[in-house]
Amino acid sequence: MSARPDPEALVAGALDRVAAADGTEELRMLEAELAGKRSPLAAAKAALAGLEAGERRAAGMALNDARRRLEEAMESRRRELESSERQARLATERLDLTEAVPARRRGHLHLVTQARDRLEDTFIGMGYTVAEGPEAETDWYNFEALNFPAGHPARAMYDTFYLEWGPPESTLLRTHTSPVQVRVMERSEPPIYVVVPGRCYRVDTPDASHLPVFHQIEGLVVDRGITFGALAGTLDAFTEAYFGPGFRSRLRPSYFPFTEPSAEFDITCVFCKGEGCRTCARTGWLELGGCGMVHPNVFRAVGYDPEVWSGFAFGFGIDRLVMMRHGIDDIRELITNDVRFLRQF
Ligand code: FA5
Repeated sequence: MSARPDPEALVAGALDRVAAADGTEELRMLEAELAGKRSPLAAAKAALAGLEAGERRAAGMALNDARRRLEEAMESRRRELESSERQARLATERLDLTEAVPARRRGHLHLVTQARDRLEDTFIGMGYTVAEGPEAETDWYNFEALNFPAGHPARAMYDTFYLEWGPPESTLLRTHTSPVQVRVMERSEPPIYVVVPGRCYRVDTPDASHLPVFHQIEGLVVDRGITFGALAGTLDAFTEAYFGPGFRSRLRPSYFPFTEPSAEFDITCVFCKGEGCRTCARTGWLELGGCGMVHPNVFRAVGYDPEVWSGFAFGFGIDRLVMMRHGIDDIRELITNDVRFLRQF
């Protein structure tokens, strides 16, 4: 008859060695030594066969318990070691690219992004929030819900890039930021005071004042008792807040299917401060964008009662605004990425 193995004695030293292992490779070798086929634990298990039946059961349970504790200790140490080895590897593989560039040439935000940020800040200061919407849009949001039914002649104002997605001409690259008006109204209840900056697309041949990809910022206000006077006052307040004291805005009648009445809005010419110069065709004013009172059909499309709610909207080109502010005479300068141009701003 064999002597009964002492599992406590077997694992006590083993647990210390596992805790002291200082690498996954060392731990792997320890695992084989302490719990593998030729380990003292395996020998003790084999020795159980020589015990008397009554004793064998108790000794077997004690041995299993010892093995379980050892395996748990090995597993937890393995996780610790793997984690610290991963950290060490990441630290050695880390590439700090910023160190390769001298601080004075680290670059800066593009002029259009700077303008977009400033515009957002100006409107946030006036109590507006900022929303965004998708650039790939459906015909419904870009046209239909904005009161341009299929075949409406005003669709010709927007030369549209259509996407090959779904039924013909059902999906497109948005031609303006106005579809986000509809999205905002669909997902929220009035009162709404929101601006929406974003990229727009039109099949426009690039020239000094047109790009096929450009930026607009849209404004939408919906509340009770909003008047055309509130629209005019808001645009005037914005013009002064953005361009500075002495800059004013004016409205001229225009047409958009989604606003009625509609207007173009002009601001004091930034070059001659209203005196009249070549850039403003001696009028003292520069055109910035379109605006108007939200059309009742747009309210109906989003389920708002036009008898209860009224509102105004406006939209203008950020790239054109940048040209005005910085006296840039060709909009294409903004996308040619000539560093001699970009570094000036
Ligand atoms: C619109 O896009 C209307 N959604 C604006 C609007 C919003 C009216 C809300 C009423 C209520 P329009 O097509 O005029 O309107 O474009 C507005 C501005 O976008 C223009 O004044 C111009 O600043 C800019 N823009 C238009 N096309 C281009 C282009 N190809 N390149 C650069 N800027 C452009």
